[in-house]
Amino acid sequence: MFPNVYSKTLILGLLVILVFSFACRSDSNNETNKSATAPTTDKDVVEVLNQDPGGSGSYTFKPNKFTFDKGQTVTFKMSAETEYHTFTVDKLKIDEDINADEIINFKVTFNETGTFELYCIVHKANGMVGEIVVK
Ligand SMILES: [Cu+2]
Repeated sequence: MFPNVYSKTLILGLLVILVFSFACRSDSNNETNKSATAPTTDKDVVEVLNQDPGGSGSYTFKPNKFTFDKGQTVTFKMSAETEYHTFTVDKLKIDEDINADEIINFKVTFNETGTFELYCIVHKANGMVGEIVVK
């Protein structure tokens, strides 16, 4: 009776040790497989003002020329003065719009190099155009 109980305890003990050692091994594997993510830097956040005559001047994006690196992910922090505007880049499939006095954030990853035309659908004829260069 007693030896039987002891051997059961021994087997149970061995099983526990086995399970723990497997658990520990997979833990250390997870540690080494962690992917490194690049820290967010200031250059990844870009502020854009949609300027209009009812606000501080003529129709324009401020700034209206942007240069980014291929593969870069950028958060645009966009605001509008007194009218509805759009931030449209056909070739990059960007088409954001914004109402007067609004502030919106949107993210874009630039995977293609080139020079891309930016415009506001409503005020393109008024010269509300710009350029995005991806190197
Ligand atoms: Cu506009």
